[in-house]
Amino acid sequence: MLLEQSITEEYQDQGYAVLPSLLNDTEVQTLRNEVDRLYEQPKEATRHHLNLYTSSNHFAKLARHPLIVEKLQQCIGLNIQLQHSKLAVKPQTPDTGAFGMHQDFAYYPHTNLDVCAVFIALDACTPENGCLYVVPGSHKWGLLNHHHEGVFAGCCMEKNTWNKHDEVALEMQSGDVSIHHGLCMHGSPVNRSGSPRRALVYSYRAADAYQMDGNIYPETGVQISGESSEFMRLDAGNYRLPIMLGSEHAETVARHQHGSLVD
Ligand SMILES: O=C(O)CCC(=O)C(=O)O
Repeated sequence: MLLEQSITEEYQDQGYAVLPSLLNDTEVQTLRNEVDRLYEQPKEATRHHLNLYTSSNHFAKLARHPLIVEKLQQCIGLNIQLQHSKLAVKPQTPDTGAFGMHQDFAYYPHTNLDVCAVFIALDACTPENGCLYVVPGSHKWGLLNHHHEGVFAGCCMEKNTWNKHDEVALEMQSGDVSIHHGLCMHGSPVNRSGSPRRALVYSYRAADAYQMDGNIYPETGVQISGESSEFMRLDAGNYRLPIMLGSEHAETVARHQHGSLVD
């Protein structure tokens, strides 16, 4: 994939695209230094530290990196907002840090499907250290069940929909970036390497995609390119709202639509 090529077709057909060498060595080193300055290494679970955008100017600047924005515009249009940003570090403790296969849209359903996530590798990502795996074409399946016994499980519960050999490893060098659609089935296995795997994840949406449920962060809705929209664009679909225990439900378009007599 050459940088100057459009990824629109690949994104629409496969639900993801990998962009080699999007960041240069200096940019990667600056971001690694920020990560190491601000965060402790996790011990066992993959740590997703949220609100990167507000925690450092370097991370805020990265949200609008011109090469990333250019590729985002090819996928979700010219008017783009941030949904959230996070650090995604796999622990160095061997055989820990698996993250189950899921569709991001299950966490934060929106009124339309122009929602995607950008994964930025700060270390080489390999099957050994728990790189992302994706199921090509899964973004066309609609939203699958991520609930167990009525509670949001964080991973897809319809595992018979695909086979292990359908999962494709996104091997990346540091500085490579991948973009995946909000319905692309993906996850990452344990880290067997003995070294941490550092990455950043920025989630974006089209400005006319309104969030129906899930967490809203301080940075949710920050305008990244183009303009905000007075119009709410709706895609037809049947989207289960995530019932997350211990999590405050946000004031989204799908919540709090009852009168004072209803519990
Ligand atoms: O950190 C990882 O390896 C998984 C990240 C992920 O799948 C996500 O944030 O949706």
